[in-house]
Amino acid sequence: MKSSLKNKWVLITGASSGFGAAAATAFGAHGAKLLFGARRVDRLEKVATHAKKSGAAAAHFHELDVSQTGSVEAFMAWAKAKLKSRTLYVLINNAGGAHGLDSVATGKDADWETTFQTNVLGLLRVTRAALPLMPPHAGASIINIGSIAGRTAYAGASAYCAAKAGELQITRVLRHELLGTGIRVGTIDPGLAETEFSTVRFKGDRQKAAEVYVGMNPLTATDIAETIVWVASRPPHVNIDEILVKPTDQAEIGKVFRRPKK
Ligand code: NDP
Ligand code: 8X3
Repeated sequence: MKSSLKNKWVLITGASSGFGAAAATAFGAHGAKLLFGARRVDRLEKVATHAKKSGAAAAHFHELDVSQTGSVEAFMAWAKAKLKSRTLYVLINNAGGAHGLDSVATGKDADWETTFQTNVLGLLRVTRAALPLMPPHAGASIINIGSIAGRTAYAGASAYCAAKAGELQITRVLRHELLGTGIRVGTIDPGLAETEFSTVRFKGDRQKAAEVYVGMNPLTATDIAETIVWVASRPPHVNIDEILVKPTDQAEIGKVFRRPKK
């Protein structure tokens, strides 16, 4: 059966690793045409090769720093030139992450600022710049990547929990603002997923990052990419508002089943 995403234009932020890179492959397998960005352009080249192998009808990439308005505007001008007069069908606001695990008492301005610049302001900037490329169109989608952290609090994650709660509210606001346009808006909120997320959070400390997932089966980037594709490929009258996706081994933040070491 022909996929509803075949030859549709899909734009992904934060595509150099994790969910974003896996989403490029997953949409590629449906024959979509891809535009994607992140700061590590060398990684994007590999993602493009992989997406084309999986079946993408096109896979174009460009440097993007969602924390800089100028970078977002330059990226969208590039995307507009690639689209010519065609419309963007799916926007995936995925770029983001957590920085540090300090309490409020010991938190660093730089970590808080980066967390908000990417997860909140980046989402707003990218969406503002992308909307002119998404005229009213039945079946188009904006899919934001939130987190279980936007719904539940845990120590050391004040800025990240606040930022992802902000992402959830921006998603809800957009549903009001885009009502009647045919554009659907939803959030996918994962629990523990093993990507580069924890390595970034712990500033490159891979051992500390690996400990987060020790003895349990975390989600994979592909699990979330497949969820994004599923949301984008529902019939145009169906809006998947909010999905919380957790590993079976995670009942809640901080309540994780871990198998003892053999
Ligand atoms: P990764 O660290 O593997 O991927 C993060 C992506 O975001 C990278 O491609 C990175 O690219 C990009 N990014 C970060 N900052 C910027 C920036 N300023 N401008 C452009 N791109 C940026 O982690 P995940 O794939 O796990 O994370 C993706 C999203 O999922 C994030 O929003 C994260 O908060 C969320 N999430 C992750 C969970 C997890 O457990 N893994 C669970 C719930 C939500 P580059 O560095 O090259 O710019
Ligand atoms: C990432 C999931 O639990 O590490 O958003 O905050 S968690």
